[in-house]
Amino acid sequence: MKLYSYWRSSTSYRLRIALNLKGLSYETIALDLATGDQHTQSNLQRNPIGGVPSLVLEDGSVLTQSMAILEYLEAVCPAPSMIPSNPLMAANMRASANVIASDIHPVNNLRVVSTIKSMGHTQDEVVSWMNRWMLRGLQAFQALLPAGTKFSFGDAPTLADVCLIPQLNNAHRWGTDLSSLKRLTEIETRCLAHPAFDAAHPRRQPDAI
Ligand SMILES: N[C@@H](CCC(=O)N[C@@H](CS)C(=O)NCC(=O)O)C(=O)O
Repeated sequence: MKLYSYWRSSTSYRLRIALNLKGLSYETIALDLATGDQHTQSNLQRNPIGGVPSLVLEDGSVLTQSMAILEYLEAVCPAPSMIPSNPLMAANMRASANVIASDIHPVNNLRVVSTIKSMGHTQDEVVSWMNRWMLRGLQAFQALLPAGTKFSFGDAPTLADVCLIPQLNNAHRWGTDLSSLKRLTEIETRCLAHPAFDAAHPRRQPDAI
């Protein structure tokens, strides 16, 4: 499989973690979002919204949208599972993952932030915008967690952790105040020590600068 990716892209990071958790090998093809590789005709053909990640399967099928790809990976490679077997727990786990995927990421995405800047806002205002939505979303994520688990929803990583760790990486990058999010930073420490998360870290990617 080929993963079209950018080292700093949190949605690509989600897929790298999941592929590693499931022991699936893939080749990374780096697109540089900083110089506009996402807007080329070849990328738009693969990924019509103009972004990463895309996963190209061995038979040439192209998959886009990280959450859909995560569900695909779970369906074709069910072990180890990234979804709790209890349906109620699974629904809450997906709710938490979607706080990040639907409520935080879209309003902080590069194209949105660039548009805000082009409307005349300063870098400080843009960073404050991003931190506002990260803090609010991460607080909601924490409030949805069951008590006493090692990872977000149990003693093994789930899709919630797969979304959380890349988002926390962005939060560190932009200086979000994480003082009210102790549970999340504890889970983060555990995840970062896990080989699948470690190998997926942006710093370990071939295009990292
Ligand atoms: N909902 C999409 C979002 C993909 C996405 O927008 N990724 C970002 C990087 S994390 C991107 O490619 N942004 C390019 C841009 O905004 O120009 C997914 O989950 O795959």
